[in-house]
Amino acid sequence: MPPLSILALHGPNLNMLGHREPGIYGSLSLSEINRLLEEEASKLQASIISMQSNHEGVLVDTIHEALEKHQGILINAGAYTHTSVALRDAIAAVNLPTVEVHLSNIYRREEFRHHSYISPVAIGQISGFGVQSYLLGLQALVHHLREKS
Ligand code: CA2
Repeated sequence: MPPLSILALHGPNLNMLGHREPGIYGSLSLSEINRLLEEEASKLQASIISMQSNHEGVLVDTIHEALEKHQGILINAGAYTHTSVALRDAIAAVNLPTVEVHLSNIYRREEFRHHSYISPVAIGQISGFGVQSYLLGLQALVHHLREKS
């Protein structure tokens, strides 16, 4: 099997996970989520590198750099999901298969969260299953990449 490397990208405020608002986002910290992603990736015989930033431009740069290093992107763009044409354009520019994930069900929340700029450039979206959204998203992304090759 050819080696598969995935970039997991976490957007603004997700570094606060486990410390605030456990009712909405669960009690796991971002490092615990990253550890679970690594375990899942290893079961899928893939590798995963995780990165979090609160800065839109840093996320854009990281997406550009992914082109040289990774075969797919798993992204929770946080609030930038609903605002960032720049992130959407970056994903479209690199054209790497991307899965969008959300811990909460964005469609059960405020109306401003119902629109995603990322969805039209993603191969799919998983929303509302807490940390399972990330793990399911990773499984879907790896299966998609393996089917392609
Ligand atoms: O449900 C998700 O994963 C979101 O992407 C989380 C974003 C929110 O803006 C999206 O609409 C849905 C917010 C992340 C904020 O994370 C926090 C974690 C702990 C405490 C406070 C914020």
